[in-house]
Amino acid sequence: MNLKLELLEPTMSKPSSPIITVQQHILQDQKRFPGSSGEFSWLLSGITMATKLIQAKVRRAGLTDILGEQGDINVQGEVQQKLDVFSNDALIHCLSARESIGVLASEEDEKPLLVHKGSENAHYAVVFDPLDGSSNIDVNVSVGTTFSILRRPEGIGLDEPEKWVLQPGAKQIAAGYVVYGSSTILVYSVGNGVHGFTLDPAVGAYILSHPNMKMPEQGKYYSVNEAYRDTFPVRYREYIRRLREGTLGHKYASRYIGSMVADFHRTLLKGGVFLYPPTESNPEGKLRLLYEANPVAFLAEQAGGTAIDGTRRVLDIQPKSIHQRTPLVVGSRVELADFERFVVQADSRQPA
Ligand code: AHM
Ligand code: MG
Repeated sequence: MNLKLELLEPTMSKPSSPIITVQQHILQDQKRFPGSSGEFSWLLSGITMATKLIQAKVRRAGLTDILGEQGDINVQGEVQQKLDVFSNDALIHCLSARESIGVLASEEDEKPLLVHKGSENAHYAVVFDPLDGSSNIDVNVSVGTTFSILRRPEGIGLDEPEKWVLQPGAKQIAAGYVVYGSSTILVYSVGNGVHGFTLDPAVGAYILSHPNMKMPEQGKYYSVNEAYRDTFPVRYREYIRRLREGTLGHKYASRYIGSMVADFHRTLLKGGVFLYPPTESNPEGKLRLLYEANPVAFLAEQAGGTAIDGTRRVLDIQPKSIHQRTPLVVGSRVELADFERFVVQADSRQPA
């Protein structure tokens, strides 16, 4: 055997395209801004680090004593799951180390948290839902983390942390989510397209797998909790009937996971429409504007889709409170154009 020759000809084939990690991608993107300090990539690395910790815990959920409820009631009046608490702590821990962040606001905390009190360098706020869809944890169904990054408004100090985050979604400078599904995927945008990175568990790195994602113009599925259908406003019911009956060219099937982040991820990849309308028990809708609707609305628009609250563009809504709820209709151009024609314009002529 010619050992020397074998050593000179390694068996590993060359990758067909370069491997790009999320950190490399962010750094490359920042070259668009001459003089950029790199602090924004340092901030985002806090999110990637925290979500790796969360995914590791989610993956081991059945093996550890982590399943089940913590017992505390969170600000939404819901029983907190242990993984909710872990995920919240992981994000706060990882993001608190970033000097550029002044304010953190979480679904799990009633008030925004001030970090680096007094630091002149603090000029970003991060708003997040640490573990979206947490009722799915105990049954091995996908859950996720959503996040939104805002810049400190001009003239607002550290003594007014609420004002850092009470900004319309159009002011987000970056937003994204991570789905802990059959694989772990990070999807984010800094306003320059939408990019997806799949976590390679062997090396612990998010690798670019879905560059420049575009939502299909039209899809096959609608996604809504049909159990509440009788309590939706009448035009929503009619709209869903149109989808089922094939008015838009084909008869739609339905898919509903009950984790917004996973339902949105499917809608981003496959097209269609996701709705959480006003219902009898949640007349304002159930989803939270700042850390659920705004990030997905930002991503949807960046990918060529649309997001409205039933009447208005989600990104134009001026929030009044941190945990404010909103109805949400988000998806492909064709389905949303039909919603606007059939529901929004009809309602403005004659309220349903
Ligand atoms: P959560 O943040 O407490 O998990 O609640 C939000 C979730 C969304 O992920 C999902 O779209 C919705 O609640 C499901 O609600 P429902 O069970 O009413 O369909
Ligand atoms: Mg949530």
